Amino acid sequence: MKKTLCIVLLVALLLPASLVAQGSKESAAAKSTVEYTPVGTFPIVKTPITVDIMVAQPPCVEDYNTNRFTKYMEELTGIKVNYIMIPEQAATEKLALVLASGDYPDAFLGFGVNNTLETTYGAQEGLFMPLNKFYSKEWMPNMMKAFEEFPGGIGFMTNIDGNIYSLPRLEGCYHCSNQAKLFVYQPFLDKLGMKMPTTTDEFYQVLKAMKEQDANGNGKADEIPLAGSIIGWSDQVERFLLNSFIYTDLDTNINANADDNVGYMMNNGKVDTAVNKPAFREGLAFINKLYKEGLLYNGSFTQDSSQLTQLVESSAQPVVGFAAGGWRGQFATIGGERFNNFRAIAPLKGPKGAQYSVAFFQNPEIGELVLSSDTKYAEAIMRYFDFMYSPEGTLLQRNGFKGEAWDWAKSGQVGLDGKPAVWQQLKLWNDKDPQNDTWIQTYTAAMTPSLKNGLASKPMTQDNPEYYLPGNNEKTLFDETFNLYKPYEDTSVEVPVLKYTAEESEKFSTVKRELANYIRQSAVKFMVGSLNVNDDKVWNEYVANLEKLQLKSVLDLMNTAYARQYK
Ligand SMILES: [Ca+2]
Repeated sequence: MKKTLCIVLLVALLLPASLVAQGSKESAAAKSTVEYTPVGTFPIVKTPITVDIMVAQPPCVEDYNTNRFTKYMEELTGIKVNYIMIPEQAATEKLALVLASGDYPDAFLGFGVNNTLETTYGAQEGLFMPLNKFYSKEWMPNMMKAFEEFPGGIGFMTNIDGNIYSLPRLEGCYHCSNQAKLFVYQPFLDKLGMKMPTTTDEFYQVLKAMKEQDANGNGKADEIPLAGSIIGWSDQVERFLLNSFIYTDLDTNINANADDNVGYMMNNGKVDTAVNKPAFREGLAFINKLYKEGLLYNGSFTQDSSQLTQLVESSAQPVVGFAAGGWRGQFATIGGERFNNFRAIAPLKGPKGAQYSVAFFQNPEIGELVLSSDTKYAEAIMRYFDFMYSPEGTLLQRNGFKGEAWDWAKSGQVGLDGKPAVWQQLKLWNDKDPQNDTWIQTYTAAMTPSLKNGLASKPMTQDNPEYYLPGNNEKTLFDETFNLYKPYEDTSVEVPVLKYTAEESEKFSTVKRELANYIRQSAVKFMVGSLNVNDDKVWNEYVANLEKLQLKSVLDLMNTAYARQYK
């Protein structure tokens, strides 16, 4: 298999560029004959046209030119695409070769052209066409509608020169969008006769009761009311708890990215930070109190997820009351008694009313379709691909044909979100075996949260004994997120992904890293008490150090980048 791929790759690379691009020259000559129908109608052209698109070919698609979905698109739109197939492993290399050759196809599909390459080939060399005009409801109504479910998505697509050079792949992980979750071992609450806490005060009372009233009933004071880990997928207790005081997107793991999850937040349209605010200090003080009183496991700021799982699982009797994590599998053995009995809890209301779910933006995948700047068929190609961002276009491209692989939902069917289902799956999605019906791996499509959650599913409620079992995991993840976390999400306070010029990156990368390290380490020290959070002198010195480490310059830089992309 590997050998065959190598040969294919070699042939593709040796193919003269002139041969590859022949089609586009013919097409260019035929320009005068193109007559378009009104935008939003099909076919797109009154007389058929042919365009050349180079496509990165995954092993699961036999031939893009004879593929049934490709044929469907041709019949629908009147646009014949001559797909020039490049094995996906060779795509990036081939892109560079073709762009250096001077002979280009009309477009490149599925090359996943990253931000750096968009800057090089788009902003600097002008080889990619700016697509700003097409990012409008007039031109691409389906894509623009899908973007409504990806907050900040269009800004994310925007290059530092203000242009947008590509069409995206849109697919969001719904439950990941509020991944800073906390779970409680329900049998402990039942034993103590206590309700799910809803405020930080109630939470404190439950922790104390777990510790002092033998929640596991073995006669020993062996309970660990609250535990997390510092290395793991949102296993940090503070990621959940600080948000009862101020909106805080902070990952205290020292190895986390220096740009994201460093406590930055939007404040009245400006990039700001939580980490120098009095409310942040109050949050740290609350956690420090839990730590000092032995309610919070003292290994929480040094251990990783597997050690946390050992803590939850290894004792004969359950000991851990609350555990932090992106889902139950972060701290419990999937399908085990403990896994099956942990329940997600909603963000707690803090003493001053703060109650947030951290928003984790599900960003588009950039660079899935780029146009050569000299193509004569930009309008046709954009309209052709816009169809694929509709629910129907996405399902046809990804799953297969209506009535065979999927269908619209029947009345009475219920989606993952408990609302009337949008669609039902008739055949399991499979990207392992080569086939020629669909494209399977979508490039230009929108599996939006509403479409994903609109998949018909077996209705099951929480009183069903199977509800919390692994087989129902997708539904459990959805319900927890939808019912407990979404109501407390405010996407306007989360800082979207920011892009920097090469000069800015060079100037600030060390500064940002040092600042992030200081913020993360200081937060941990305040929580465990090696820095006294209740001592004004210590706190003021910390705030002064943030300034010394150029917090203001970093915020100014972020605001410059924000204005460039999102205003
Ligand atoms: Ca006990």
